[in-house]
Amino acid sequence: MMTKNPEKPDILVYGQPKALVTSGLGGAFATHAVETRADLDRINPAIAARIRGVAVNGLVSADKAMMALFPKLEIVSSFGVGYDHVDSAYARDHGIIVTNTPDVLTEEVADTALGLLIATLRELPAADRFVRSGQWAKGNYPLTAGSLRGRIVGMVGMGRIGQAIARRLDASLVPVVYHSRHPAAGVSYKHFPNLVEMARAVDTLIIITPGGASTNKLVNAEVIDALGPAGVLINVARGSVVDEPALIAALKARRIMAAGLDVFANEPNVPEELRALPNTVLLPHVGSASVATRNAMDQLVVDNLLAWFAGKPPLTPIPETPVKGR
Ligand code: NAP
Ligand code: 8YV
Repeated sequence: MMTKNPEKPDILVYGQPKALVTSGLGGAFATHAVETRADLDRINPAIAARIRGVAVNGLVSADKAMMALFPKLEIVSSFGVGYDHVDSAYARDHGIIVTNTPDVLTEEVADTALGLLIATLRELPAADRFVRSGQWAKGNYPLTAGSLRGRIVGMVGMGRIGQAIARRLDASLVPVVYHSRHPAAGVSYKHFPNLVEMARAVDTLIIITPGGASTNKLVNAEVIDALGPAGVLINVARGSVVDEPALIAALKARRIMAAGLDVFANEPNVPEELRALPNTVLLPHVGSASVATRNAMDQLVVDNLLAWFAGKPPLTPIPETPVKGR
C-alpha cells in the first residue's frame, strides 16, 4: 500500500499495520507500508532510495541488512521500550537516529509483573480452571505452598519499570533488593553488584532488564540454583535473559518452586516441556498489551517522526544514538 506525495518525506511503516500509526503519519508524510521481511525484500528500489524514516513494529527486526536498503535513512522510530530487535551500533555508525517508546508503558508492565508474581505464587490460573471444570463441587482447591507473605524479592534491573514494580512491592510490604551493573540513582534498596550473591540472599527474582548481548543468559543455572527450592522466577524482560533449558531442568527437578513467564527465547514458540509443567504460569508477551497503553506507544512512534521531520529533536532517542545540533 502506498500514499505518494513527492513533497512530503517518504516514510516506511514496517510490520503489522496499525490504524493509529497510518493515520498519524498520513498527513505529514508519503507513507509506504511493508508487513513482512519478504515484502521488504521486494520493495521497489525507486521507493527505497527515497525512504528517510522507518516506523518499525517490535515484532520485525531493524537489522543491518534492513537499514542498508535505505541510503537516505535518517531515523528509525521503533515500537516498544526494548530495542534489541534494532541494530543500534549500525545505526550509530551510519548517523541514523533510533527512538523507542519508554515511560508510556511503565506502569502497565509493572502491573502485569505484579499480577504474574501473585498468579504464580497463589496458582490463580489453576484455581480458575478448577472452578470452570466443576471440581469445586467435589472439594476445596488445595492450599497453595506459595505465598507473597514472607518473601524477599531480588529485582534483576532497577530502571523505569523495575522501580515501578518495586513501588508496588513496597505497598505489598515485600522487601526488595536489586542487581544491575551500576547502582540506580535515587534508589535506596540494597544493590548487589553480583547476581549470584543476590539470588542466594532472596527467594524470588523479577527480571526486567533489556535483552540483547549484554544480558544474554544472565540468569543461568548457577543463578537459578542459588534461589533454592522455595525459589520463584518471574521474567517480564526478554526470553534471552534466562537460560531457558536450565530453567526447565530446575523446574522439573523442583530445584526451584515455580516460574511466571511473559517472555520466551523463541516467541511465539514456547517449548512443550515448559507448557507441560504444572509449576509455571505462561503469558503470551502481554506486559504492555492494553488498548490504551499500546495506543500511547503507537502515538509516540508517530510523534518521534513528526518531531524529527519538523526539525526538532526526537522525543525519545535511545542513548546509543544521541542527537546533536537540534
Ligand atoms: P531501563 O529504564 O533502561 O532499565 C533497564 C535496567 O536494566 C536498568 O536498571 C539497567 O541498569 C539494567 N541492566 C541493563 N543491562 C544490564 C546488564 N547487562 N546486567 C544487569 N542489569 C542490566 O528500561 P525499562 O524501561 O525499565 O525496560 C526494561 C526492559 O523491560 C525493556 O528493555 C524490555 O526488554 C522489557 N520490557 C518488557 C515488556 C513486556 O511486555 N514483557 C514491556 C516493556 C519492557 P544498568 O544499566 O546499571 O545495568
Ligand atoms: C511490546 C515490549 O509489546 O516495550 C517492550 O519492550 O516488550 C512490549 O511492550 C513489544 O515490543 C512487542 O512488540
